[in-house]
Amino acid sequence: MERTFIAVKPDGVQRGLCGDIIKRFERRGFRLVAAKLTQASEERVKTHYADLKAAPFYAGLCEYMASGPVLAMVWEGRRVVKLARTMLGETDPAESKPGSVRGDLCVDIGRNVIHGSDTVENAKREIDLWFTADEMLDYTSCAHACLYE
Ligand code: D4T
Repeated sequence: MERTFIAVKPDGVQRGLCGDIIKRFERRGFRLVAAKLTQASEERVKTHYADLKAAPFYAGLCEYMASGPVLAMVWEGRRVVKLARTMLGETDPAESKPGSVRGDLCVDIGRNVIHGSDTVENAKREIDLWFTADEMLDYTSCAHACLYE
């Protein structure tokens, strides 16, 4: 089983999209491991997006991500990192297919409502950055046997 870090960004929280987004992950069959509504420090956000340090939008992105509440979550499932990225759509909503989160719910690349880890390695790094071990719950999903062969 893999885990991935998913965050509803401040625009998604303010627009009341948390329920829609959680519903998509639940219906797909992923298990919720951790969730919290939090306002991140700029320091945390800068670490989160450290690989984009050289990008022209880095400063604005970090300032924005720290400007309001974020719904931080950990979801678990088989190949969840890749499957979640497909559910999110492309970084630019204009390139995102209908049916994806960004293809359905937003229009601007700088307000693209959701973050999802892009690799298993980054998922581990991001989960450690946003959550402590005791904030993550291990329990057996009743649906497990219906979801997996
Ligand atoms: P995140 O990390 O937020 O899930 O987005 P992606 O993984 O899909 O894309 P990314 O890391 O390249 O971009 C991070 C974040 O920066 C914003 N952004 C991106 C922006 O404001 N302007 C831009 O030109 C780009 C490429 C959107 C997502």
